Amino acid sequence: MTLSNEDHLITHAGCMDGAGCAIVFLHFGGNKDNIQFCSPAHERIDSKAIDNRKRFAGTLYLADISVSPAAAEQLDKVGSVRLYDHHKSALPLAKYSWCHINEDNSLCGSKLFYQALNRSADVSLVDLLDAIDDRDRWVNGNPYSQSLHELFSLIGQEAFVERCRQHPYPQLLEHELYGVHFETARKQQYIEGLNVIVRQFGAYRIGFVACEKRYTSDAGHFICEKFNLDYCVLVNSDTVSLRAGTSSLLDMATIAKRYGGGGHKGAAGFLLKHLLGKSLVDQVVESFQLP
Ligand SMILES: [Mn+2]
Repeated sequence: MTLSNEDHLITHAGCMDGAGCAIVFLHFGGNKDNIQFCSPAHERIDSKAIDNRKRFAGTLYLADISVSPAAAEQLDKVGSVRLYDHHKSALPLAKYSWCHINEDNSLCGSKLFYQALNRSADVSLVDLLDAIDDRDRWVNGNPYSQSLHELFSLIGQEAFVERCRQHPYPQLLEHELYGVHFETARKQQYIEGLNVIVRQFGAYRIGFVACEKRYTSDAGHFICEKFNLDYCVLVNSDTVSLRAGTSSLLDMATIAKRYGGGGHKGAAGFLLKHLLGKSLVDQVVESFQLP
């Protein structure tokens, strides 16, 4: 299948699976200028998607990300939208024929999107997407997924997309391995130095920590193990991420939904302003006093 110059993609910002969706879009002829990376918060995606339908004639693809049920209702009337997601919080959208929700979370967003666009048994992205899928769904059985993710956090989403357009393989090149070696060491040092506050809430042991966004998943996993937590709450300047401990029975997506967010059972998030009632900067401005 070949995409048209009028087609657009909105996908998950700051996530290797979102980068995978952009790689798939470009692979099938999509225009680089028509890609938007967006935080997975409904209020941000909804306005981008509705605005896109007012301005452009082609098809709008939403991948590894979802709109709210209210926005889906609106988009359903407008048409020319295709949505591919595997987040638990997207399940209410499964009733629409244009929404393809992988209900059992057996495929990441970029694999779903690849399968949907691939009409000619193309296999050129299979190895790359396998590694992305392995990391995104926290399977951790692929030999390249961890180092590929280290490269992603080192160079950032847009450079990662460019790199995979040039070299669509999960194996790192020699110069990449060199950079990743230092990134891995820096990340580990950062994670081990984090100041974790552990609190008991009823039957649950919960950790709280301020953490750089790009280290959220690795830090969450490390902290849950180290402090034997049910889950960990990781805060950065505008979002709150939740990561469940390996043996936790709690559902992070349900907790995130209370604050207007969403995600998976083991990993979810929401905007910090929904917890504070205002943005972090507004909170600081209000509390600030001259010494
Ligand atoms: Mn994903």
